[in-house]
Amino acid sequence: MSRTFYVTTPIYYVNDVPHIGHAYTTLAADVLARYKKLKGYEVFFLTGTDEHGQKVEKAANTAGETPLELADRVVKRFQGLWEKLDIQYTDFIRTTQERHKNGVSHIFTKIMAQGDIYLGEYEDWYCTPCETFWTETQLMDGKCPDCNRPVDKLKEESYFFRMSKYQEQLLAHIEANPDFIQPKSRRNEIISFVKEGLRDLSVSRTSFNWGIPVPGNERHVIYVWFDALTNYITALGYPDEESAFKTYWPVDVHLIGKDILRFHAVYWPTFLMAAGLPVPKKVFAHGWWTVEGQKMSKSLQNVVEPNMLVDRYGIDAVRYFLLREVPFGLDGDFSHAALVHRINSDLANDLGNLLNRSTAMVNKYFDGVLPAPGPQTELDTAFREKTEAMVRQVDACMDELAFSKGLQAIWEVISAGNKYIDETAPWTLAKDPAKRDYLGTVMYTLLEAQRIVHLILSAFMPRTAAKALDYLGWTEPCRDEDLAWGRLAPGARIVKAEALFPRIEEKEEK
Ligand code: ME8
Repeated sequence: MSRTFYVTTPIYYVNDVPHIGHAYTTLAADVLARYKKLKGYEVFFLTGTDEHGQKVEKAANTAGETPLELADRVVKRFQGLWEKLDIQYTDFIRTTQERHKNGVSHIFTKIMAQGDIYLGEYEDWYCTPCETFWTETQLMDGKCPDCNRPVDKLKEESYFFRMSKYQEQLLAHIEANPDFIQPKSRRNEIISFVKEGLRDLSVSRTSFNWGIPVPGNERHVIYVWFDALTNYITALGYPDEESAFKTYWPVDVHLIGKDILRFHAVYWPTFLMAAGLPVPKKVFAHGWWTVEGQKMSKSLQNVVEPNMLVDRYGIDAVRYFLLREVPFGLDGDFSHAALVHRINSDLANDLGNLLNRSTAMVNKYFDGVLPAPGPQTELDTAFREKTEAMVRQVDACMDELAFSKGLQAIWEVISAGNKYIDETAPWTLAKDPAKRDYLGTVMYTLLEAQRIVHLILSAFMPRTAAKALDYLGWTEPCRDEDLAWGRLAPGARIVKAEALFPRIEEKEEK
């Protein structure tokens, strides 16, 4: 039976245009999906857009459009950006699609029929930008504790989800599954939150109507988070349980930002428990990007537009930078200077230079034909073993979603490769005909190590890796078994590489 892997991003609100924060989560999901494909998994990678709710309705009013017109326009911005960033998703869900609306109505009806959704009355403080209700005690100085904006007192008839009933079951699940919520610090926050007590949750609104109607009571629309979270199963075909839902649910990992962890680690699993469905295997909340030390915001006009970054620095440089610069799970700061520094040092100097030097030498000493490896010295064996160990290290890192650590392990091999050239001094070996076999070993070892490096890097930097593999005479598709040492066939034609990443003048960048 083939192994499957299901990864999701949040579905993004269409009242905002995409910025590097959105690109970050989607990129991480893409890298993970590509890596798992390389490892032989059947992968389902889902992204999409969250198109209902008061926030979208208000933005549409301001723009003089209907909410659907707004959504149709902004969804293209997201899809266009994903294409530009080489994001290979399996499916893109929009919450205004029929397949989604049907699934949401179905699960809502199911939970209501068993008595876990009931009609009551709501009175509380509501933060419209966050689409969240707060109790009096949760407010900070009378304002929303998440965004510090003013809140409104709302009293309305509302359907409630009996979340309180699932408190103990959720807690037991979190405690029995240490990997369920990651990173660990965030898991502890959720445990304390749940222990403080779960209240029943208002899951319908009557104050606006841009949403999915409550089945049987059309005065109410379903709460936007109930609607949105359900995308993760409606995209698979739920309520048809014989669809992709059967193959891929429960999800292997929901990748999200730390801002929406509570929705994913508390609300969503309790909805699923009530519906009698398995809960996600893992929810990973990554950190927050600021820009040149400041929070990204429209009013500060410092929103970093990924399109602009790609035009200026290239897709793969952006893909590499975002995942390398900051450990996934921690907050990070974006700056042009840091990006340029990474391009020059890691990509141009280390990665590009190693490929240039080694392919040039095979051309100089062996007319561009890869020699068979001869006898090995300790230096050769050590470099080979380091490369083999890296493959295992990266695999462990990917399981922990430690992208940056995985890239570091790859770069240790690249640096070791550059050092290996200096230590074996092929130019000296080349002068002595008796050392020809050793020279062959050095060339083979260098190129084979880079073939493995670039196979793994194809998950992170698909274009660069494809180019490099071409220079290295590797024309096969990337498969897991090809990560083993010795697959590059002697006799392969090696092309002298052009610079993979031209250096950028650092002082130009402000
Ligand atoms: O919350 N740093 O949508 P959203 C890092 N529709 N990541 C960031 C970021 C930043 N500065 N800004 C945004 C919603 N993100 C809901 C989700 S899911 C069922 C519904 C990323 O458009 C991060 O992944 O506000 C965050 O969780 C997400 O964008 C929020 O996107």
